[in-house]
Amino acid sequence: MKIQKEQISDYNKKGLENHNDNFDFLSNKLSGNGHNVSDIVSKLAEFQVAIPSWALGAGGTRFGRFSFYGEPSTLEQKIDDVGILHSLTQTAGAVSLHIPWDIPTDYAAIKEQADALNIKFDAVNSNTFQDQKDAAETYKYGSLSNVSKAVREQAIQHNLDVIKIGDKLGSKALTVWLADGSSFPGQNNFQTAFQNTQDSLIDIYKGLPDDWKMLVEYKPYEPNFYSTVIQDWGASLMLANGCGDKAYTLVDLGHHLPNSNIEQIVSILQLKGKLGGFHFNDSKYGDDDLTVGSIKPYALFLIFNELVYGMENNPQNPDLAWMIDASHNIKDPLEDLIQSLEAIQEAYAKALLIDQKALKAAQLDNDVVKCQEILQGAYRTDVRPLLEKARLNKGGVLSPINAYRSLDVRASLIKERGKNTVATGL
Ligand code: AOS
Ligand code: ZN
Ligand code: ZN
Ligand code: ZN
Repeated sequence: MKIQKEQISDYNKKGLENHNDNFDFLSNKLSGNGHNVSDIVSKLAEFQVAIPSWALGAGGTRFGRFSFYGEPSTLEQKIDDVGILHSLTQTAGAVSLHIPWDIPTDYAAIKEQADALNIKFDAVNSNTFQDQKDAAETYKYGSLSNVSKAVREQAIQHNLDVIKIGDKLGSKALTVWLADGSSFPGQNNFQTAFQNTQDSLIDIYKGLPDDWKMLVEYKPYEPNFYSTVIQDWGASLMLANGCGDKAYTLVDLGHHLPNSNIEQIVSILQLKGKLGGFHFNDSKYGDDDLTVGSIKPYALFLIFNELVYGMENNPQNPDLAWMIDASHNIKDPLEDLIQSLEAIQEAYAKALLIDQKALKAAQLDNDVVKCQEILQGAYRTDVRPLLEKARLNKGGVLSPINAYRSLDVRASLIKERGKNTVATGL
């Protein structure tokens, strides 16, 4: 199913007057305070976040999986779903594939389909956390860090294959997330595991095309519960530095121990020019992968404050690969993603409202109260009319969730694909 331009303009007609009133009101207020509103709106319109192919089906837990029906079961259908998200929100102009779940059969056709929907292929993800059918070696005790050379070689080769697949689609980055680690003290020699991982990553790095990046994701626990080989940003940064200039750290919001100051991590990595990728989600306890902004929207805003600062002040840091890494099994996956996209845009818009000059001045005066007032003044602004404007300007809808529901998208997908759909993935 595809959403037609006329459906979008028909839908927007109903809310247009209301939007114009709200936008004019906010825009006057912000301009009066010295903000360049059209600049903010165009920054919002430019900001694109990749949708991971595996979030399009309802997620499961180890206790079960509940379908939402009409889920995509082929790569073509997954791209179609991203197309739906993008035509409504105009923010989801990229997809992040997972190999081997998403190996294209016809590359030209997939590229053509994505092109027509204005969707780019962002970072490709390798998978050495599951055993593949007919594979000679098992990843039960690790992949790139394994004590067995044969296992490491299989995992290295898989990553090289993923690069080749991504290259044919126009991807420019490989994301490596490892489940490697240990579940019991004494199981692993930390130094051997780390060194093996470094050596394996260097072998993969050698196969990276010149204009590619390698993104090294860290995570403190799960599925291993005593240690992970790449447990934090420090380990990731060491490994990236050990590989070279094209290797970077990837921050996933859910991959921190409770109360970690993620905004500070993000900030320092940008200073060092080493923040390459970002996975958005939210959590209460661990790697909960809940909808972005559903639990700690203020923390998300503070992170965006640092990201905006970095984008404006750290030319040494490259453009980031943004991706949503969230899914849950009690929401329609597309509605979940729409909510996440909205939360990301909202946090970004609020961060763009922070008066950086005034903040710097207050910091130099050690005016702690003023600093907080500046941040919270931006945070308390209802920026939704700016998001609406950015979407409208690009041909999207005023309210993506409402439009998704009033256009009966899920019902059409079920009609098209049936009820017994099983999405590949986690
Ligand atoms: C795992 O916890 C990580 O967040 C990964 O980024 C990702 O979710 C996994 O690679 C699934 O493909
Ligand atoms: Zn992730
Ligand atoms: Zn995760
Ligand atoms: Zn997560």
